[in-house]
Amino acid sequence: MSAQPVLKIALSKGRIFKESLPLLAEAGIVPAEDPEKSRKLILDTNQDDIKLVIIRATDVPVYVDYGAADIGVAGKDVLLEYGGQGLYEPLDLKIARCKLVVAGKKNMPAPQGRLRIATKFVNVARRHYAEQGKQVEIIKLYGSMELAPLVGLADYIVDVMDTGNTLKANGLEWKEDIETNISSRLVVNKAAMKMQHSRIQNLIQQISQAVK
Ligand code: PRT
Ligand code: MG
Repeated sequence: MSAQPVLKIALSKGRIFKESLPLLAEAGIVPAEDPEKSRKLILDTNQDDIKLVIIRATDVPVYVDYGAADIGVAGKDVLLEYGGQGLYEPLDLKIARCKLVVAGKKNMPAPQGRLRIATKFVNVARRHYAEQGKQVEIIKLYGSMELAPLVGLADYIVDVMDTGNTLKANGLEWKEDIETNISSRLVVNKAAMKMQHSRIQNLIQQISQAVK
């Protein structure tokens, strides 16, 4: 019997990896190493023909879109920002839940003139304010968005929020929801879905049982 091709699953370290572990286990997939301890970017699993590719959360849709990974787990926030046509999104994993929100300084007066918005979600932010018919200037950041309003870089930030503790600790507050149902989604490369249909469908089926 010839071996089937290796199936590559893209995951980011941190909360997505941790919360995906029990779901993968339910599908019989157990990583051979802990990515927090290993320097390896491709991890073996207990199955010879399944490997985990460990990358930044924002890079997951890119790898899956281009077929460098067959499957991935990515936050809906990241998927909304990425757009992209090359991926299926067959399953809500209901992990790493949060909201995409607008936040700003507590008790701030309404800013005058064109709003400045700091965010790593530039496409999401542009779309949100376009729908409101507001002219905004968007400032792309790569992290620590909460700092921007405090030092006068921006009037507001667009970011994901869970407990709101980080906003509070920085004298910021929730202002507006953009998307309240953010959770991690299973994404699948379209060509891989065709070429390895029954194998991937099986995996989706097992993981969806675990989600329930
Ligand atoms: O950290 P890195 O820059 O590599 O990437 P990342 O921040 O995108 O990855 P990671 O692992 O932090 O988040 C992965 C995914 O988890 C995100 O894409 C979201 O879909 C989801 N998620 C769920 C969250 C949160 N909850 C969350 N709270 N992502 C980020 N946060 C941040 C939040 O912005 C705040 O700064 O965590 C901080 C704590 O949040 P509070 O509101 O509980 O204080
Ligand atoms: Mg992070």
